[in-house]
Amino acid sequence: MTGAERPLVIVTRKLPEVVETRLRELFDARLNLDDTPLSREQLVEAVKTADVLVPTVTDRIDRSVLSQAGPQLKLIAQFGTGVDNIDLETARNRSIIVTNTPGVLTEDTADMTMALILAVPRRLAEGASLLKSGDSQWHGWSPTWMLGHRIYGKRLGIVGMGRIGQAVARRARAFGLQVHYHNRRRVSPEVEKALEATYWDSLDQMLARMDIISINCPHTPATYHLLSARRLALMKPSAYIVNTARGEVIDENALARMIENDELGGAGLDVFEHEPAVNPKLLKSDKVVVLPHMGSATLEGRIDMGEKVIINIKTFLDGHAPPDRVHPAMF
Ligand code: 8YV
Repeated sequence: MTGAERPLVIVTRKLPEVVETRLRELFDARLNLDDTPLSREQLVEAVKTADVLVPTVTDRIDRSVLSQAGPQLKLIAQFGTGVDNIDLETARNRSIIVTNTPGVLTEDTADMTMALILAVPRRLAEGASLLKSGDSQWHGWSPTWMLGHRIYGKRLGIVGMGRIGQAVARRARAFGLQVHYHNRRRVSPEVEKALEATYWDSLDQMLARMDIISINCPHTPATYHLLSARRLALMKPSAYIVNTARGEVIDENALARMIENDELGGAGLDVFEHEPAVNPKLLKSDKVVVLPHMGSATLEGRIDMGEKVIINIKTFLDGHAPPDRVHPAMF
């Protein structure tokens, strides 16, 4: 970027109208109006030319892409909270700042988590699709038909007690669930008290005692397959597992096998290990509710995310530290 030229900001996916309009006002914004995901070659081209790249979870910005970045690329302003699609180490080594959009999708994602916590034990999707399928298997109310299981009074184990985990805990308490959690670090006594949450240092021990498990931790090298086949087998055969975080945190094949063999009560999944592919065994089972990565999909949330992206870019271009740096020490 030279002199009076406006910085080139390449956005990889279609964003809400108001966000795109503002991006155009502020920058030389190259938008993706038809929303076709960028190919690998197009991503490489983007990092070679952009001053700022705005990617999403669907763009794999790995070492080989980043190593071809031009010297003008100084900021990757991710549209999203998770940054597991970006090779952070290579970005840091090349002095490329990475920012994300934390906080603004917490409540929406927690709502969707709660929706799945309710939907799976109460067979919500099964009941709804049964009526809509038209081949009426419904002959009227019956005392023993479509029985699910009560969630009130049951034990919920939250894996990852960050912003979203805590927002799930707040909702869960209102539904009469007992809140338990495992986290890298124990949260403060004040937070624990407010959420009436019981901390488990051992994930294995927590898994064995819970009725419902909710995954709310980020996907990092340390959490890849955290719910391995061995750990999944520790869960009670009647227990449910809900994942609105990242598919990679659960060994999806192991989970699918257990569902097929009736070794688990069920699963509510908004995310998958190899998106957009979903293990067919999971799709087939009535015990599994699947959603296409919709946890934060509200118009309000997407506009707030866009606003965060703009603040991060603008602050950086004005010579200040962008607020949502993934490596806070970098600026
Ligand atoms: C986003 C998400 O929609 O922000 C995240 O980490 O998982 C999603 O809810 C997506 O990542 C946008 O990049």
